[in-house]
Amino acid sequence: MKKNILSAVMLGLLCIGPLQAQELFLNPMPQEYAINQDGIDIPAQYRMLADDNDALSPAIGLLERVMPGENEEASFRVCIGIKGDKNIKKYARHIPAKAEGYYLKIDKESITIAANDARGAYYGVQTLAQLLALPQLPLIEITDYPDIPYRGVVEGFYGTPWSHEARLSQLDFYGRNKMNTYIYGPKDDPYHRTPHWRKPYPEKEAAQLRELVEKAKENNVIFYWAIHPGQDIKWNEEDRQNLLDKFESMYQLGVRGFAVFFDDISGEGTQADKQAELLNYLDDYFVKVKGDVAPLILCPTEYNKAWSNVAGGYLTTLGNKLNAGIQIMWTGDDVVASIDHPTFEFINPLIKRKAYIWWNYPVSDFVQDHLLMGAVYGNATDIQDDAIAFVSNPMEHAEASKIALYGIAAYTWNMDDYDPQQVWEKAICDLMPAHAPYLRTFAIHNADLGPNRYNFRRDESENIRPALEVLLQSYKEGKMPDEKTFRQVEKECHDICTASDRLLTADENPMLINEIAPWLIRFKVLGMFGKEVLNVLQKQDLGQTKEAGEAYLQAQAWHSYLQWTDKLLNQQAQQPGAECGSKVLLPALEALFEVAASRQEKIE
Ligand code: 14T
Repeated sequence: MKKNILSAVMLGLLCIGPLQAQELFLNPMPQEYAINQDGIDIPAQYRMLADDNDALSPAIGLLERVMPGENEEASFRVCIGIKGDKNIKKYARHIPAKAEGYYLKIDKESITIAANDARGAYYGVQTLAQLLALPQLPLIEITDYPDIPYRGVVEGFYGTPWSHEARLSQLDFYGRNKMNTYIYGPKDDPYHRTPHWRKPYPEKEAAQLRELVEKAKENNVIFYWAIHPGQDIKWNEEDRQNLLDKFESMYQLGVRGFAVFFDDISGEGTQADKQAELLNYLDDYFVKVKGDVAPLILCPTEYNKAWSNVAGGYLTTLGNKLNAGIQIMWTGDDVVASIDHPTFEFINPLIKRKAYIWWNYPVSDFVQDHLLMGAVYGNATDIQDDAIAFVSNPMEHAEASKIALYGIAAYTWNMDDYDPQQVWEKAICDLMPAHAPYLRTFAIHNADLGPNRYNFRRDESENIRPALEVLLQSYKEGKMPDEKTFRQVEKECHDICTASDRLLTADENPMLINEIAPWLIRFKVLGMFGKEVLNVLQKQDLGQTKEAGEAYLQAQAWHSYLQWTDKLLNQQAQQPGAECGSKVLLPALEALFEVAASRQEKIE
């Protein structure tokens, strides 16, 4: 429930005049907060008060990084602790009794972070870090905890796996946005799947994985390593030992979370009773023996409703046989689907536990010519108690995926207060603060998947759709267009060109620009095409025959540039090309081009 009570009384402060709600945005938004209009300057020096508690060290490490100036003599105090610690004893009753929950208070003399557990303390500091970025530190009281216990990402797509550099950046991003889960399972890593799942990683890959595990720990993210043995597994003692050995080698690299994926396979490997026996074995003889490993995760072969055959008993067998602690993944009613309460009414009784949602968005391995950079919307906001976890399968473009992941972090932490559009705007600022308006223009027209076998579509170009429709309608009816509408479309085309120019030459987030470069080039050509089509129409309207003819030649040229970009950019095997604005903008501009062409025929 949203309770951002604006109360001077609660903060024990006397305020003169009416209180005004301060614009406060944090990602994710806290469950409850009370903010005062006053703020304080960030204290240059402070005295740290914390028990000698090992569990606090990631939180304190972060605190020292985001707030320099620790000094024994300082009068301003920063007090941090976990339930049971002496230092925060008098705040114990404020700590929410929820995993990863924390209480944060800032007053004129002190900052207090009192948390339920280690990760809660860390998240308290992450919230403080976001507040420290404001011009002044607000006087505030926050009570916060996540809606969904496990939140994050499953790198589970087909295609080029993320680079090591991209993964390092992702893990920092998860820490900042309070996501606690990263599952490593790229389909095209040969040591994750057939042919090499039985073998340990070569030295270089092993060293990088070790480094990722370290980075995850620093960000309080659980690093899960997934294995995908189902295509050629033999249900015998030897392969059972192979799995145990591989897990042990990953454990030696520091991995403390494991998953076994049986998706997209056929044959022997698909048997529910064999899968359950194997998972129970790994649970009994590995997870429970180690004692410091997170609960096992299973991705079943029937991982969505459309592909499941209840009468066949696959899911029922898993539900009955799998040890209670083992978590079971589910993508919803289809491979790609929106998640809602009925999703769980179907699956939870079958598997006899809360489903672990593997959300296939913004993954684009089945629509590789598209970028999915729109808002995260469509999932129900009443599923807090239905899901044990909610992780996103992203695009092979790691940086570009952050727009969606920022939204997923917000949604999974606090569903009631989730505002898809607002969070999308903030995600863009977070990704490219100095170029946000340009990235925004780009993302508006790069959101939909195009026609696909799951019929999963996204809004795209909604800002200009009404104007395009009106403009096209009047030209089709042979009427003069409304001047304002015409200018609006013209400006959009102009903005598209500028956005491409600025982004391609930006000295900000080069990893992102590198990922989206083919689409940026396509976007510029699309903008130029649009501008020139409008130019033809305008010259025709004015009866300037010669100018219209020249403009028409230009528009034709831009149209063939568009066709060439299709043949030259992003030539992947499955869906070659780089589509931009394919849902609304491109079809509208092509329709306008046709009008212009037929009018041109009549003139010439
Ligand atoms: F395990 C799953 F939950 C899952 O979604 N598996 C794959 C996943 O790796 C992939 O990224 C995703 C989106 O394409 O869908 C699954 O892969 C498929 C789905 C199909 F319907 C592969 C082939 C299909 F025909």
